[in-house]
Amino acid sequence: MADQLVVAAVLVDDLSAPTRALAARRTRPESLAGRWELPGGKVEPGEDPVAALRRELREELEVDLEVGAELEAPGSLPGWPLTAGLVMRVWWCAVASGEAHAGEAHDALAWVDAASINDLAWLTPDLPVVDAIVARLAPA
Ligand code: 9L3
Ligand code: MG
Repeated sequence: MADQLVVAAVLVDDLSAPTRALAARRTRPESLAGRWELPGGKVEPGEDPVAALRRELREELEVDLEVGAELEAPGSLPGWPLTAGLVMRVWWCAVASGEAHAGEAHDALAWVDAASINDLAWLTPDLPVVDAIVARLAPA
């Protein structure tokens, strides 16, 4: 069976010169609760991945997105591997309208810069993505 696609946003303060990115602390499932992630979720059958990204961020954080470039996975991978059977694609994004609020999926949000992003307990599969983000954030 094909991998289930998950989409996530690197929500930044400024798409052309990002200094801070938004991290969100999960509330569920219990095994992932308390760990930080890039917000997002599963693409539904037949759904366009970027449309899914917009839907997920509206549902989870009540924001409308400006979607920028994809944060490409290394090598020829189709995305960032999560656990078996799940692969994640990630886009640089900015808030087009609204203000990010934690809903049911998260209990804390944090805008983190390159100096503080690694202080958070990230989900393990998000760590390589965080490394790629740090390499592209300008000093705050
Ligand atoms: N996941 C990992 N890192 C992320 C996201 C958004 C999701 N940045 C994993 C956690 C779940 C699965 O993908 O196992 C589906 O995510 P969700 O729909 O529960 O948010
Ligand atoms: Mg989610």
